[in-house]
Amino acid sequence: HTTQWYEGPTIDEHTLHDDLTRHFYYTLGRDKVGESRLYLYHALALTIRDRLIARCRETRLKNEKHNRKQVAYLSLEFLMGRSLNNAILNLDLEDKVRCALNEFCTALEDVEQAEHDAGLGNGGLGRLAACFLDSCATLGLPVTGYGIRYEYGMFNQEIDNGYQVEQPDNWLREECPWETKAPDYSRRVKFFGHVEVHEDLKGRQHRRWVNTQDVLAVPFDIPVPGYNNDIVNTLRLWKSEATDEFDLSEFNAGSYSEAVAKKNLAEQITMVLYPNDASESGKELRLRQQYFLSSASLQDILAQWIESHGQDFIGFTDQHVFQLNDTHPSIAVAELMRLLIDEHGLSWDKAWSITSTTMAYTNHTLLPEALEKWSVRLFERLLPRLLEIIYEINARFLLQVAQRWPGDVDKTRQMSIIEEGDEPQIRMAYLAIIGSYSVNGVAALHTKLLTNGLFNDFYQLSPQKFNNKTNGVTPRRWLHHCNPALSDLITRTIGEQWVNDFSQIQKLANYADDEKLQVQWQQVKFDNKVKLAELVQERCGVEFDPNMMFDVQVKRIHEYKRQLLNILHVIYRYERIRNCDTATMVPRCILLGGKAAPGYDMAKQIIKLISNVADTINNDPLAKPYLRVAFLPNYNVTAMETICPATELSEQISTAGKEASGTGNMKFMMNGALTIGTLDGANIEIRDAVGEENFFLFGARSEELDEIFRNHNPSRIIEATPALQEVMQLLTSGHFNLFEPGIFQSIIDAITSPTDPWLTAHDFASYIHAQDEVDRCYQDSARWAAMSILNTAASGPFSSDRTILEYATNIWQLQCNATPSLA
Ligand code: DL6
Repeated sequence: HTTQWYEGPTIDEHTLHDDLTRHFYYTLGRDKVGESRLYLYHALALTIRDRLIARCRETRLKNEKHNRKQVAYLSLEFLMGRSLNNAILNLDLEDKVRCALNEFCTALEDVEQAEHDAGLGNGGLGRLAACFLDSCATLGLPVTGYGIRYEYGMFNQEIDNGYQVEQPDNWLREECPWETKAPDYSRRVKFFGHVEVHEDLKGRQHRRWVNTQDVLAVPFDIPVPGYNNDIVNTLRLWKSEATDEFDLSEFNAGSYSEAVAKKNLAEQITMVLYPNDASESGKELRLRQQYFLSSASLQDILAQWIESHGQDFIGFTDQHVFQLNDTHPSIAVAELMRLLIDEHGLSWDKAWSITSTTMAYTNHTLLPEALEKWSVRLFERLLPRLLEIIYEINARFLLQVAQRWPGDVDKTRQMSIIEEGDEPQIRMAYLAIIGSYSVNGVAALHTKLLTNGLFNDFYQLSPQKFNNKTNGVTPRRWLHHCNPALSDLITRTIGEQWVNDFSQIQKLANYADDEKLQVQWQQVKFDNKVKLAELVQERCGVEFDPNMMFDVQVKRIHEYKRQLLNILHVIYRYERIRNCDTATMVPRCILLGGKAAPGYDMAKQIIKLISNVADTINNDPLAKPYLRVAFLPNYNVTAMETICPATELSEQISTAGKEASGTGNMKFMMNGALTIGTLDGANIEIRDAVGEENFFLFGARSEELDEIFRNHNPSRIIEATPALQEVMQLLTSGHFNLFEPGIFQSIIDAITSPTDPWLTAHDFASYIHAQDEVDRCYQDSARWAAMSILNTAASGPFSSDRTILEYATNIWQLQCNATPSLA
């Protein structure tokens, strides 16, 4: 352990330069400098990876030495984005890397462009997992991410004649230089087969899952560096491969091709990320992915335990936690039971005591379509042993329910893991709640709605399980890295402590009225707007003027997020321009972006409407001085790094009670955007933190919804609201679809439907009113600058470091040092 190679290469500009050169010429076999930025990127990534691997090993050894409790963060999604810039920032390598690149006559910025986003996630849930990994490493917490190494990540979105077209994201085509394959830690995962009962010599019955078709889970490790602390954690991603014996019988029978075809079946499991952020109804392959991840990860951890403790599981609970990122990996509850009972010989009671004290579940949504259910029939075929275990968990749980509510048959039916019906279903959220010692929501309102509503029965039974952990985002990527000019300005104003302790950012509030700072602050914003304008020009061909206000809504396209309401406001402005009502109007550039799930027709229609409205307005010379509109194709993590530093108005306009938390809202706030939003998700906490006078509030509140729906009549609202009436008339007249008549009828019907769950018409007037207030504030540029500074200053609580410290102390019971370090 004392050899130089073990400690890893040193970090000085000479060794960096030597390694970069060596990797370029020898590892990659290139010989022409300037040949391609891609090779230089790979060489640089490998150079940095060498340093990360050494630190990763050191981190693991220290954790082992100190016998530290470990957390496994199980998630079907990790939306990592790019890694190079993040590693350079966290290892403080920028100057040295720039020097090392001199010989290659290439700027670091150009090399960075060659990296493909690791888009292994859909949106908020996957990006949250990535922010959490960054914070865990930064806080020195022994947390390993476990996920799937999808061959194809989130699809690339193209816009063709205003319509979304999906293209495969073959992100591994040029290989990922950050990963290292660890085949010696491969695990076998079982599928299909059936269960047999065996009696042992003492007459005890044992169940065996036999005749299974096994798949190999091969790990690929990606290093996760902490900020400036020499700690490197691991993200372990599993790839499915065929087992070696898969083809023996058929091969021997001469069926070579059939045998190879089976190999494809095994490899299909990790082929593609499912691109729905809210529902994925009943797809067998998806369930296979979930079980594959859960089983492989649990086996991995049990194997590590057995290596040092043998088959004695006493003390396991004090050393391990499994955090389930939504219900997607919740089959882990039953799988841990199976592994402990069937593979390691524990009794049911011992296995349950371990499972129910090591599993913790985070819920990320209240939307009914996102609450996962799997048909019992599918389980019976694919995972027969797991079904037995779920039945047993359920039977024992329902006894508890019967004790608590004697004779209440409805309660038993309501709380059963098995939903009765023609096609009985397994309610995965119930399995997760019953099997976990902690259940958390992701913002205060969300947790309140979970405990008062969706999960109220479970809350009544075990209130101590339920807790809130308001989301956060990493200030390293979402301020320090993506907005270096603002970051420097903040350091010049309040000193550099805020970088290590983000709560210090509040000191900025003392300078909100400082004219000099305001001017500098606005200059930084202006420069960032210039950069975003270049991106919009390049991707959309739309000219954004940095002298106008930048108003942005980027996120997945979903009816509840109400991009439609945004575009109705755009049409309203356009109407005012056509009516020469521009005296009080602040000129705006309005940007929207986001992907629609490929099978979600209404969301795709909304993209088409945005594109058409944008085209009409951008081609109308009358509108040019006041309004420009663009839909940015292929919104992803990297695009957000240019978007959020340039945004002045952040649109967080979901129907109240529908957005569990939101995290884009936090990134914008950190970068000094003001929010226009509803009382939904973390918006509520954002508004509380920054003060109501620095937040533009509108719309129905979640507690008013029942009353509103009792006599909801959008047509009457439209009639009574002249501005909305004009907007609807323009929309219905076909003004935005002259050559494609009728294409927006389903949208018009949705807005006017008495059952519109999203309250678009209902909230329109209040939204417009708040938007007018935005204009009024923006006209006073000193006031706006002060409000912007106050938003950044109040963003301290929305650092994922704060969130993770709460998980670590309240759920994981990890020891945390005030100053993160492993020493
Ligand atoms: O918790 C992360 C993120 C929240 O910020 C969003 O509000 C929420 O919509 C999102 N949830 C999902 C739903 N997926 N499922 N199930 O992505 O989680």
